[in-house]
Amino acid sequence: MKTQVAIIGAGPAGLLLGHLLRSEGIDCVVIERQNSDHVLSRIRAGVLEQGTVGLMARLGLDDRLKAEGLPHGGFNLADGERLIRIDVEGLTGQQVMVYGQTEITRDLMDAAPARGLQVVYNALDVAVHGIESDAPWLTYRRDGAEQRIDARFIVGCDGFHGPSRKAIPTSAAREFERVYPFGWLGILADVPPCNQELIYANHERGFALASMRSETRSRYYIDVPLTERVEDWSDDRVWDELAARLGPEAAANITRGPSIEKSIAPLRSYVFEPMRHGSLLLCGDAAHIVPPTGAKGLNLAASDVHYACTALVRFFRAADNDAIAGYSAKALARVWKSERFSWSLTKLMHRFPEDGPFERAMQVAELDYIASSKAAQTAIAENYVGLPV
Ligand code: RFL
Ligand code: PHB
Repeated sequence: MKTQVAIIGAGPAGLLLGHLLRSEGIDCVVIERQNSDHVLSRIRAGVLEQGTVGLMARLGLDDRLKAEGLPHGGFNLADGERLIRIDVEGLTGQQVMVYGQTEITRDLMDAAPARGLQVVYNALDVAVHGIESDAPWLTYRRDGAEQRIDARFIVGCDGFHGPSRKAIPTSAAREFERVYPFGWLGILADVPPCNQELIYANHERGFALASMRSETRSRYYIDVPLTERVEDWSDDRVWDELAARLGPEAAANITRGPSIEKSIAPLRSYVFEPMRHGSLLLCGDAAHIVPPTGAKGLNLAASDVHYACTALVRFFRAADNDAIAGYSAKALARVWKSERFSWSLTKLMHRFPEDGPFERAMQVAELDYIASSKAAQTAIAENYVGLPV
């Protein structure tokens, strides 16, 4: 098979890029290792920036997002005693949208056949070849048969563990990494949220986040040491811990119920530079990871995809090589700012095992400063709502 752009990975980054390229009349194919149910079963992001919402609108795929998404004009930081509300809308004029990654992926998946976007699921042993040439190709196995796709570009949207980043020679790359000494234990339950807006809490027992998917479905997280196993956390134990960490006001409003998903995700900051090598471009988690505290991972994937699509359109319409050459620097400038925000909010809201009284005093002072300073709240709000693309 021959195409203009071969995309590896049918997560949100790959599907979004596929749709954007198709809407510009560019030929592409998306190759995914898992089946579609497996892709939809991953419970991840919940908060979308306006830029991400805007891309769905540009594609005309935002009907359900507009109908079912929950626009939020603010969120709260809790320090064990009080709630510090960040009035995102008042400070920036913009809102974020609470709409699950599962739903955005489903919207993109469902629209693929009608938009002529070919997605190949169950593709095994995907490998990239010839990325330093103008005629790269990828190979995979499906139903026992070897397959080959020739393309002008390959875009790796295959997440943190996919093969595309590994195809870039280490001599041409630099990696930056911080692994955190805890993970987030997440629980999804069909119960009404305890608060209308999100609450990020730094309690002496640890971090907690109260989030939601709808008026009737809640998503909560607590941080746990990496040595913990999810089997050791009964639903009751999670609800007790949430009630303790989120503080008395939120605890009084928690509705308990059986979990429909429960898992532990490790926290990491990671950046791979450059995000292009020859004819291979990287987008989303394939190139970078942020800890989820700032709700930035999916949104960064969306801004990468926007930059990549713009560069590819210029290449195919106007033979503009400079746009492709500039992709990595353009995307990384935004990536690093989101890395900084996610790292700083993670530092502020978690108790690190190595921290002593001084580090704790710094957290208290910073939360006090945020509570009393419109400038500090504005800085947080403009990062949370999403820096310009
Ligand atoms: P994905 O979603 O990992 O998709 C990659 C796809 O590539 C496929 N793949 C392969 N396909 C073919 N061959 C191979 N060899 C392959 N290897 C892998 C995979 O099967 C998969 O389908 O990456 P993508 O598209 O870059 O999207 C990134 C987002 O998923 C991620 O950044 C967010 O979920 C991060 N995140 C959040 N982001 C936000 O913007 N807002 C949030 O509120 C938010 N909350 C979160 C999060 C991530 C979390 N976890 C579990 C890490 C909360 C959590 C708990
Ligand atoms: C979520 O609802 O899953 C969620 C919300 C905010 C975050 C991370 C995850 O910062």
